[in-house]
Order: sequence, then C-alpha cells, then structure tokens
Amino acid sequence: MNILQDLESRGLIHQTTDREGLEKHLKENQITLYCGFDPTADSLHIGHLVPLTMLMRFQKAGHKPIALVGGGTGMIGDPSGRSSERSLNTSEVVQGYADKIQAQIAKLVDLDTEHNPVESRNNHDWLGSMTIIDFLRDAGKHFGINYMLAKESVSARIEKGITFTEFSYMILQSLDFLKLYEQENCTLQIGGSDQWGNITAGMELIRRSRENQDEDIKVFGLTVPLITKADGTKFGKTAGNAVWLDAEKTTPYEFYQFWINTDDRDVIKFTRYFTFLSEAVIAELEDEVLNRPENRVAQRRLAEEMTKTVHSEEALQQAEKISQALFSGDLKQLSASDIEQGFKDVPTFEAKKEEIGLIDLLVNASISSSKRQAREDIKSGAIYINGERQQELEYVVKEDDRIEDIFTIIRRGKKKYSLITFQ
Ligand code: 629
Repeated sequence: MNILQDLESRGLIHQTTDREGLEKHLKENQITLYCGFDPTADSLHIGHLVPLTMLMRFQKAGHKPIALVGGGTGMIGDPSGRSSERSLNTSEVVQGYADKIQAQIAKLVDLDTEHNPVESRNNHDWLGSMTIIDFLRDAGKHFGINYMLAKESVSARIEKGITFTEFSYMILQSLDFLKLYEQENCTLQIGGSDQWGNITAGMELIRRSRENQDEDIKVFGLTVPLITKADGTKFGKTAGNAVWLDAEKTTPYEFYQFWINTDDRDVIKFTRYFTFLSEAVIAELEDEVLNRPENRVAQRRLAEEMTKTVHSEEALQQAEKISQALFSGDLKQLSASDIEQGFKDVPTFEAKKEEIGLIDLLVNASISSSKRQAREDIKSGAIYINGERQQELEYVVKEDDRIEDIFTIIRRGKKKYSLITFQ
C-alpha cells in the first residue's frame, strides 16, 4: 500500500489537489512537505494531533516533513474557521509561545528520527524582516482582490467584519509555502480542512511568482477531515476544557482518561485517525467493540497508543496505575506524584501537620456538612481514609495517614473524593 492509499483507508484525506499527480509525485520522489502551527497558546492541543501524526506518517513512508511554527503569522491571526476577529498578543507573548511549541513538537516527533527527522522552522525568520514595500510589491501584486474576497475565510467574515490585518493573512501563509518551495524544494502543504484556502493560495503564489522561470512547477495541497463525534459535541474537550499535549496543562492521566472515555461509535474511527496500528489489528479491535463492548478493549488500546506517542511509556504506566487504583478504590499503592495527577480535579483542603479528630477534619474540609452529619457518615460506613473504611467515631487522623507525609485521601460514599494536603 502506498502512503496515499494508507491515508485514504484511514479516512484521513479530506481533499487533495491533483490526486493523480500527487500519487505519482510521491511514488517517484522523496518529497519535502510541511504543516504550520500558529502559537496562539503555550501548548498544542489534541486538535493538532491529526496533522502532527500525518507528518510522522509521511516520515515513516520516507518523505521529509517540516513542522513550521508561525512566529510571524501568529502576530497577525488566521481568520480561517473563525467567526470573529482575534485579539492580538504582544510579540513577547507570541515568541514565548512559539519557542514552547517548537520544543514541544521536537520532543513529540523525536521518537522516530532515525533517517529523516521531522525538521522545524519558524516563519518569523523570514516574515519578521520583510519590508512593507517588498510585501506589497512582490507578494501583493500576485493577489487579486476578487480572488481574496472569494476565499471562504474572508467571505464568511464580510458581514461580521474583518480587518485588513486578518484579510492579509493568506498572503503570509502563501509566502511561507513559496519560501519553503524555493529554499527546500517543499512541494506539499498539509493541514486541516479549514486550511484549504490558505494552502491553495500558496500554490497560486508559487505558480505566479515563478511564471517566467520556465520550470515545471509541481506543488500540491492535502487536507485532513475535521473530527466529528457521534454525539454531536465538539471533539477535544473535557468538561469544556481543551485537552493539551503539555503534561503540565493536561496530565498524562487526564489525557489517558480522555481516550478511555471515547464512545463505542467513535473508537474505531479515532483509532484509524490517530494511531499507527495496522488495519489487521484495527479489525480485531472492531470485533471487540461489536461483540464485547463492555470490555472496552479498543478504548484501552487507543488510550495506550496515544499516551505512549504523546507522553511516554512511563507516563502510560503511571496513568494505568492511577486508573486501576481509582477504579478498585485500593489507594495504598499510590505515590504522592500519582495522587497529584489522579486527584487534580478533586476538592482539596489544606491542613496543618497535627493530629486531628476525624469528625473535625470532615467538617473543616467540608466533606460532611455538620458534626452530626459527620458522625452519621462515619457510623454508616461511608467514610474511607486512603481507601480504608473507618467507622470509629473517635478516630484521630495522624502522621501514619499521610501518604509521603503530604496527602490524605478521604472518600465519602461511592466515589466522592476529597484531598487533604499538609505542608
Ligand atoms: C503558517 C501558519 C503556514 C502554514 C500554516 C500556518 C498555521 C495555520 C493555522 N493552523 C491552525 C493552528 O495554527 O491557523 N494558518 O492552530 C491549525 N493547524 C493544524 C491544522 C488545523 C489548523 O495548526 O491545519 O486544521 C487544525 O487541525 O486549524 O505557513
């Protein structure tokens, strides 16, 4: 199977320009391709994973991918797929984000860098020093206003309003494709379906600005589909928050849980989109979903693959350990670092390192609403300290109950956890 057939069978191709030409081009050459990421935050998120893993797929097929960080374009703001104007970040903020994202991408794709590493570039290197005169003469002359107005990213915004700044964005992205074409013989740009207009604008700029060069220009565009979910909600959020690739923003445990929670109706599609598993393995997982959905074998495999790819084998093991402990209620084997990850969203109460009666602790930490309620909770067997039921009304919480001397986990009822921290 060639790379395009593989991508096709995974459902990863939304649109391409000149499909046959691209297939031939990829068969006959080791090509250079790129995808851009604008630094609009200090980390990439799960929505960037399909294009990122696409770069890795091309790499595995022997091609040369470039991950481009938009230190220049991030100063302007892409109107594509957005219904209103973005607010601008300062250049310090944008460059700070760009450095973080470049490091993040390097770490992510470093996994497979044997022969043809995924290279990274920052478009601030050439856009940042371009003069306004050059921009208007050399680039602007190739863009008819009607052509620009007809682009979805612009036409969709005419009513709501769009500034000249965002209107001009497509020219900057086009300059990148031209630059990479001229300097590195980059002949394919990939992106999400929202990027089609910018990608084809770049191809147009390459053709027009090299019209008199008497060369056979072969450049292509390819977009991946937007990820949709069977229940109609937006992909990539948990409880309204983005799922980040940075372990500090979304812990590997939370990341693992995000995938574990995939709907049965989506899990096979997502496994094709996101993992490198073969069709044969995916077919086995599909059989599991159809015949033994309660085992969630496919969800577990998807979560494993993704946590390994984005974080590490160790991070995966820790995420599995935390999940297992929380599922069984047996918390004794958890370390302080496990607890920090697994109980990130649990109500936390800071206490002093001194002995305290359980009833007082339950009330102080707002676990029970009153002393009377606390007594009732203890007597009825609803209270667990570090996973062990405690039914003694006079029980005193002390040093022994502190995991690594900093955490005590209290559970009330089936799964209402609270975390007591001590400094
Ligand atoms: C300079 C900048 C280029 C080429 C691309 C770019 C960035 C592009 C963009 N992309 C999105 C982003 O940065 O805005 N103008 O968040 C995002 N992308 C990945 C996929 C996308 C897209 O990074 O293309 O579709 C999300 O899946 O929205 O020379």
